[in-house]
Amino acid sequence: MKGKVLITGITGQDGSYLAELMLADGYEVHGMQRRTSTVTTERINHIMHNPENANKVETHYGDLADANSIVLLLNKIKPDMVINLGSMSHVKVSFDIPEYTAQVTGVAPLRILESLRALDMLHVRFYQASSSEMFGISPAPQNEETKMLPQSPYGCAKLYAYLITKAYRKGYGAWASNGILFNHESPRRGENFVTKKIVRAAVRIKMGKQKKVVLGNLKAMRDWGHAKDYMRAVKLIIEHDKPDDFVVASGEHFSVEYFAQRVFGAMSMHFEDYLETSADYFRPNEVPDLLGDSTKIRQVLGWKPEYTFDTLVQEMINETWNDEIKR
Ligand code: NAP
Ligand code: F7E
Repeated sequence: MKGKVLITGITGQDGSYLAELMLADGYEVHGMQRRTSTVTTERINHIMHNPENANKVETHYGDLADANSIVLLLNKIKPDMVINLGSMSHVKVSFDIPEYTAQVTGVAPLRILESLRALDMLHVRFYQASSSEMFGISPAPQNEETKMLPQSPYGCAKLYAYLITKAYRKGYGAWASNGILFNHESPRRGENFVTKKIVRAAVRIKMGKQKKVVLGNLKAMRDWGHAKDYMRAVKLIIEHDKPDDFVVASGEHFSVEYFAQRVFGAMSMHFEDYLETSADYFRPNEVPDLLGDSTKIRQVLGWKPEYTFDTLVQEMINETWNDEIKR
């Protein structure tokens, strides 16, 4: 066994890919799972039920809003690494539940770091899932030196989490790193993020199950990569010989409109024929243009993405198509 890793947010898009990567490399994986009234383990069932992973992976009930559950888990598992991916991760929803977002997305990393300090475990490696949303309206391209001007309650919460992670590194000598990840997608992406929403709609329209797609701001530019590539970057950051902060991005940006044209075009349809816009999907404040400069992680850790924009789009279409056939 290479070491024990505790992943918060293991049931999410990123948590599921990261658990696969860590298990494949010989780690024992523990995941924090919150109690929900419906089953949320769809993305990790194949991992949990694989006989090859017997005794190598386990989930535990806990909640990032509950400091006691964090202390108890750290004390019980005694991990070598804690990777904090858990969060209220939807930017638009954060305008509806800003205080909850601050608690779970912003203050939770402090709860983890403070628990590690109380347990005399600050040597345990800590990774914080920071976000390009922290750059807000800073002009593109953005890198580790770019001014952070977040525009949403989510971005503000992530900025607090990013800064407290740095403060524990400097102030208490914690082994604490930030990955500042730009948008990353996959077939496992949550259904209410724009890429998955567009792909699902296009597939269903092609199959005759749906008539139109209702969207918000089509002009926003995003730097989209594949979650699998970005979780390889997270692994490199937590295995690095020292704690540090790294931007992870593809270095290309496209508009939401272009993404939709590309998806519908791949299925021989014109996006504009099926589009409706609604004020419901516009945000009170928008982040207009995210484009990452990931020179540092490419030079220091040798990371580079394997997926291109086109292979990401094609994989999302193929897997969503197969999924719709089964429904
Ligand atoms: P995601 O699919 O929304 O997953 C979020 C995870 O957090 C889920 O496992 C969720 O559990 C868990 N969670 C939510 N509230 C919790 C709570 N109170 N206690 C414990 N767990 C809780 O997000 P993702 O796309 O994998 O992103 C992973 C992390 O990276 C997040 O911190 C996100 O903010 C950040 N990030 C994402 C991107 C991106 O483009 N994907 C970019 C930059 C940063 P349930 O399954 O029960 O909901
Ligand atoms: O929106 C526009 C919307 O919700 C992308 C999270 O993973 O990445 C993600 O946040 C763009 C925005 O992602 C719809 O206004 C138009 O400009 O897919 P999204 P996001 O807000 O960029 C960052 C880096 C994170 O850290 C977050 O956790 O698309 N847009 N129409 C729409 N967006 C949505 N969701 N739905 C629409 O109908």
